Amino acid sequence: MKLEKYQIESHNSELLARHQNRLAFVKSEVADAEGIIKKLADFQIAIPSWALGTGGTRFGRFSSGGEPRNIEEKIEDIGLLHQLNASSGAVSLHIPWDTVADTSGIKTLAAQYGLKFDAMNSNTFQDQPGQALSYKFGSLQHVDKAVRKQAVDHNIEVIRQGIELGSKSLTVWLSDGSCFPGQLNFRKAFQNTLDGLKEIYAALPADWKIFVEYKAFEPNFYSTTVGDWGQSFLYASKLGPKAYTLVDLGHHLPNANIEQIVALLLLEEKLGGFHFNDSKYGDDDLTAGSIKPYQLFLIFNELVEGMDARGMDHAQDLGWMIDASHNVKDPLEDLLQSVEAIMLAYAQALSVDRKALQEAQAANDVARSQEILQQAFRTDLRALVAEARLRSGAALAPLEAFRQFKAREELVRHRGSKTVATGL
Ligand code: PSV
Ligand code: MN
Repeated sequence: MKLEKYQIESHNSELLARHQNRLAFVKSEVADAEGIIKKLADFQIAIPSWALGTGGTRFGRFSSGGEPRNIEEKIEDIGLLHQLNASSGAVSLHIPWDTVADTSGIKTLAAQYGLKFDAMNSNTFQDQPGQALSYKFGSLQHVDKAVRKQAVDHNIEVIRQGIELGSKSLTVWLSDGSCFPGQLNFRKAFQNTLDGLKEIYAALPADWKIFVEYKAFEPNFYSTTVGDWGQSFLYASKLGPKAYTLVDLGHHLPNANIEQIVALLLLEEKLGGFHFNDSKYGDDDLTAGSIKPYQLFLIFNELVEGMDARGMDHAQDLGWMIDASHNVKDPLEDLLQSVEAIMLAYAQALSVDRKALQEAQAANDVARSQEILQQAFRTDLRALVAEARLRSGAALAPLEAFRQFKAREELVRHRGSKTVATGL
């Protein structure tokens, strides 16, 4: 579904007067509002191909209608999101779910929507129909060399597909680990995994990055072979300069200080990218910013501070992706909400009075330091995010516009009410 320019313009004209009042207020409150708007307009968050349909749990899945049935329709859906918010200009593919027969056709389609191909994701956590060997007991860690080779070859194939599409990075998430004490020799599992990652690393083009994603538990519940940021950092350090750690917000043990992890990875030049989502208990894959918005802000606060300290380009130098699942909400509405929450947290972090914070920290003024951060968090900056969208030709209120244009109804009309997108 493609929106006409006049539709967005008429949506915006209805909201404009109210928006301008809000913007004027924010500009009176925040220093360098124009600089923040510019950075927001440049910032893009990749949409995962696997989050466009209804997700499920192991207890069930309640599909809604109009889900994309193939890669072309997934790209159309992300194109729609990008038309609405001008901040979703990239897609992250998962192979083999999204293996593309006609690469150049897909590239052309994506370009028509102004979309780039972000990180490619490999999948050695499921067995595919017709696959020779099983990943039941792991992939790169496996005791059988033939299974390890199959997993390495798959990753190299994902790189090959990514090169054709114009992607520049590979994300490897391994479900490898063990469910019971004694099942695994930890040292051998680590060494096998490292050896496999080295072979994959050797197949990376010069301008590519590899992201090693960690996760504390699930599907293995006793040990995970890339279980935390320390283990990921160890692999990435041993692999070399093209290897980085990927932080998925849902992959930590409860109450982990993710903002501190981010700060240290940036310091060590090993932070590669993000999978944004939110959670209450584990890897809940909920809408970004829906449960712990202050944590999301604190993470962005470290990101902005750390990237600026290194002179990094906020929009280009790290991989920004959503990795969420939607059990009860319309997937596209949920993604619009996630992008909005991420942009808002970024805007809040950009508005922190850095100089005042440094002075307060240097003086051990704890109360003042806290006040400075909370001032940024508690100032309503939504008008800055909306203004960045307006200037990019997108909608002032993307979720309202999605409903106003009856986008889901239109998708159901075209695709049917019983469609199931690939993914988990
Ligand atoms: C694993 O839980 C994960 O976060 C990895 O990024 C996967 O690739 C993704 O979810 C989709 O299953
Ligand atoms: Mn993830």
